Amino acid sequence: CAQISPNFKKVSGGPGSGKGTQCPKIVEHFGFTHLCAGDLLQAEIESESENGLALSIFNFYHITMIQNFKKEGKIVPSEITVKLLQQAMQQSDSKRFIIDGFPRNEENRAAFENIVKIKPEFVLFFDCPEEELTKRILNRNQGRVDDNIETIGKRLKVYFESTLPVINYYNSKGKVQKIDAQRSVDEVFEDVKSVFAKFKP
Ligand code: UP5
Repeated sequence: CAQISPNFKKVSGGPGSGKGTQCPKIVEHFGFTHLCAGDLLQAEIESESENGLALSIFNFYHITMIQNFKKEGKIVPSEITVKLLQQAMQQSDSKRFIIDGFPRNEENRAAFENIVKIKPEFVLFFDCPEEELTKRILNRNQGRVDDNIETIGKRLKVYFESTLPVINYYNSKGKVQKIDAQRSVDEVFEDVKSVFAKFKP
């Protein structure tokens, strides 16, 4: 596996909590490389789809499965997501990563730690009430297959049942930096900056 410095953080929070909004700001201010598990999965769908008719049955099955998991708000199996994250790290010149939206469940966490063998320095947790998450996702209006009221309900259920326990696990290890995400983007980012300042080497 790639030589990866321990300078590695995770960003977690419910769907719509602002992970994808805050991460580019973190990149801009602190120079981390942003790896969003959801974007890597989407890129996998798009790159394999580009092969068009040349798609093998295996690849067809692979992308259809990822698409269906996303549409249903379910968590894609760890072997796929961990492989994509690991590849992205190995192909990057950077040694400072911010991993966004992963791990989503205990199996993801264990698989990543077993395979990549690194642990986050801290986990930024964007805490936001369910009603606000729903409102933000419904207002996003960017044509995502999972941004509809039915799938949002499923994504929230998965978040509360599977992702929150992982955040609680990290909290029990003293790694969670909780941020009130129900404020303006700039206010949230002020808190993000304070967290990074605390952990400055
Ligand atoms: N917004 C942001 N911040 C705001 C603020 N402070 N005040 C007001 N509005 C704010 O923001 C969402 C919307 O809210 C935007 O319109 C934004 O302008 C506004 P965003 O920053 O996009 O929030 P984010 O938390 O990134 O929401 P997203 O919906 O992207 O999170 P998800 O975690 O659900 O999405 P992701 O792409 O990571 O995953 C999608 C699916 O992929 C999952 O459901 C799952 O099926 C699959 N997946 C896996 O299986 N495994 C993985 O490891 C990752 C994904």
